[in-house]
Amino acid sequence: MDSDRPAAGTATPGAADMGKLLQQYGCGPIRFTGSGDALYERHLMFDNVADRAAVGPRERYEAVARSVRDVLSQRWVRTEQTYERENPKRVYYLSMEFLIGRSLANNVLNLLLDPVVERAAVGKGLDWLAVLEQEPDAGLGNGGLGRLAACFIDSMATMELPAMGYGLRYEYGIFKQTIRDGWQHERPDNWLRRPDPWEIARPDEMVEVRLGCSFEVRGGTLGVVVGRPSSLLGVPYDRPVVGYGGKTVNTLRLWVAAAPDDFDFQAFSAGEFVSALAERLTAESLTRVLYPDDSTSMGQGLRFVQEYFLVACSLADLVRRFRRRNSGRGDPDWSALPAKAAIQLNDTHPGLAVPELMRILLDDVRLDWDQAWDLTRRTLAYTNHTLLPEALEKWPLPWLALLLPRHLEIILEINRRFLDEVRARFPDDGGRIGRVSLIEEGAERRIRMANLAIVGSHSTNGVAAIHSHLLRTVTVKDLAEMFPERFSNKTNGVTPRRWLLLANPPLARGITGAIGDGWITDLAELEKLKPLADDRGFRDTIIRAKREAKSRFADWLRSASGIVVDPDTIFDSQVKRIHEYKRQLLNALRVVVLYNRLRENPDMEMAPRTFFFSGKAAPAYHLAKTIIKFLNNLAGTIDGDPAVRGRLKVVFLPEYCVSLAERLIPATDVSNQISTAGYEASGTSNMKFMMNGALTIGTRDGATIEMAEAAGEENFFMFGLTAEQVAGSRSWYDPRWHYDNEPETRAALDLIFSEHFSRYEPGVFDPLRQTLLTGGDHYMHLADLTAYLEADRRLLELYADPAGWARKVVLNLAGSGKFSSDRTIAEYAAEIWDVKPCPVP
Ligand code: 26V
Repeated sequence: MDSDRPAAGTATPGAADMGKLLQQYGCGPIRFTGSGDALYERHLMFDNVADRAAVGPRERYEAVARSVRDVLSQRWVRTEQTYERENPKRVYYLSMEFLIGRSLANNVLNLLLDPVVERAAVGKGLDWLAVLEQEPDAGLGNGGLGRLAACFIDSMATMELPAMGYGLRYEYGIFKQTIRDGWQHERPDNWLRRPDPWEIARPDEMVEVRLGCSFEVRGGTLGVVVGRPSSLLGVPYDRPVVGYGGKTVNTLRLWVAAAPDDFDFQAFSAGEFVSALAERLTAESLTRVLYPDDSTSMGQGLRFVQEYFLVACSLADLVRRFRRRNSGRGDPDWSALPAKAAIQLNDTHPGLAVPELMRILLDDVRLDWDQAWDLTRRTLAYTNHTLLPEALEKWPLPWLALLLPRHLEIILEINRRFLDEVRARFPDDGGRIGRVSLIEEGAERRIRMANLAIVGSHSTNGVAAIHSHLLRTVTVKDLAEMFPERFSNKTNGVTPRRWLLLANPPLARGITGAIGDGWITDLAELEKLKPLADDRGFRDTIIRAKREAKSRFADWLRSASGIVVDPDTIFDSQVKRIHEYKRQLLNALRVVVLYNRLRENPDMEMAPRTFFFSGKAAPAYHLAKTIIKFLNNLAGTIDGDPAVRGRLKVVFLPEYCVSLAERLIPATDVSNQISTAGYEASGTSNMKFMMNGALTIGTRDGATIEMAEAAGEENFFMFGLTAEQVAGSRSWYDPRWHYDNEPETRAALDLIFSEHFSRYEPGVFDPLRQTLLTGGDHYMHLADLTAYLEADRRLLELYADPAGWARKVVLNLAGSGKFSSDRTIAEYAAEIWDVKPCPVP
């Protein structure tokens, strides 16, 4: 971290001494001597009960983190006290995923303590970067959806909104990816092996979750006991969410499943140790692991129970809070629920909140149906994150019958009433009933979770303009026609604290030097950079900052993995989950074409380039794993070919995660956002690249469309079919035509099929021929390849003009203000939640 980062407007910690700062956070007069040093020394010594000379780097990290936690604790308590006192309307963000990454540097930064902590670290001879490296990533998510949730809670705390995140405390996060012989292998991510200094267990706030069946071991296998209800316990673990400036510290509450203590002692003493413990083991397995598949909702019973567990724990907790705060002497006024709680569902994963809230209001509170339904709908809101049919959740009815019979009854009643309404409004439209029904009929009847979430809430939003449009006009057209007022768009954003201020100190300094530091909490201020696109001095500052970020990355890569990359080449990146629709293969084809050109024409002039790929494949997604294998073989073959040495390099970076993104994105010159138009709901790394001074080469998809609008289309490298063209040409599209008529396309495919990249593994890439050519190329790679190469040519042409390049970089930076998650959250707050800031005095 950089100690010369300009201080934020809200405080000037650069000048303050530690004691004063601690006082500011309410720590001064408490127990400790008032010095950060003392906190650290105390933790180092007493937490480990060890000779301070003998403790290792991990213990040092824990001691630093605990000291920082001490500093924020009183603010954290005071935040909750303020909410209790003021009783404002609160936001509850329910998500199966929070992809948080590391917390230490981020918390230090948001507390404005970084200059102080760094100085203290230097004073103690602590290697600050090494301390930061000790923290594992909290990888409690798969990708975009989980990282969005993490950016949102940062923004809500920064904007002083009374908000809480609810999720699950998975013991194992997203798997660790290793690459062997080019293939992905998965290892478990045991991120909680060591005590996590950021979490506080709150066993006193445990809740009970009831299920309609029990589990039992019979003859050595685990069986379900139908009709014998059982229950689980949910234990909350809280994590602080520090708003920028450190005034508000909100809570992320993650649930762990536990078994009730009343296990069958009779069976136990009769020697049936295993069966007596079976229920306990089942219960405690529930929150063991994050599901690593973000593209199919294929029947996973455990996932279904995980989703219900999140919903049941979180609603029990927030309803308990509502009761406590809103009851005078008698019962609370339940009609006030929507005025006190806004519950946002991050995709349909917590969609069982609809029948669960109904169940609470009907069975526990004993309201009548109409009142319960009105309150449920006005309290809940739903965000859709994908149009891929295979990712839309549909749970088999028999599962509900077994585990949640009362919820099934409620869903069927919701559906009965809803379909009556449909029949009344569209008496001559029989087909509509089948399309909008909450139940998909067929051999196995299933609950359509998206339909349930739309019918059972007051708001449905997509995550970028084009996505919201397609949602409304294609995916759930009939429902949107029935409830047009419920649908809206909320284009995604990312937090500029983590993704610019923290990840890219040289660039952040350059920006602050020019326009001050107001951008940190109001990213629209980057607009002020626009006129500076023509200021040579400023352009040079930005290009120097980019160069510094690139060499930092190259240094780190060499020391971490031994891979050598040249920061004077163009850094061109595509980092995201590996998926056919994201088209890593299209990028690979571009590289093969460039490689062919150089092989054929070694004297050709071409700026030297380094292509980075990074991303995980779902463990059961075989084609995605073959794509990873191909990228690795491509890298190996090109590395071994002296004809292109120093001119072309491909690197596949294993184990893509938040921390790796924080390193690579600042160092990138060219961002690839090349999904088949109409398939990427929004994308969020696209925004991170843009605010880090990369230029984008991309298709007209997701939020990339809005980014080009904001920067000016002339400053973007857009190419390829539009979503309409994709939809319109599906029926007659033939990849073979491109193979037969485009020499470079043909040569690239022929080189792949000639086993040039698989000399010792003949046939490994046969599945690629199938997906790209003989199988019809569903994602239309070949249709866009020529346009991609043409856009790439324009990009290289610009690169040859350093001033012109720098000018566009500045204009992109200046246009990236819209993509702060603060803007997104401001829109949710005003248009969906109706919540206001509740400042902590
Ligand atoms: C689906 C499933 C199915 C069951 C197993 C676990 C699981 C986990 C996640 C998902 C949904 C994936 C949807 C998703 O991640 N969408 C992404 O959301 C981003 C934030 O809005 C957006 O930027 C990406 O374009 C979109 O693909």
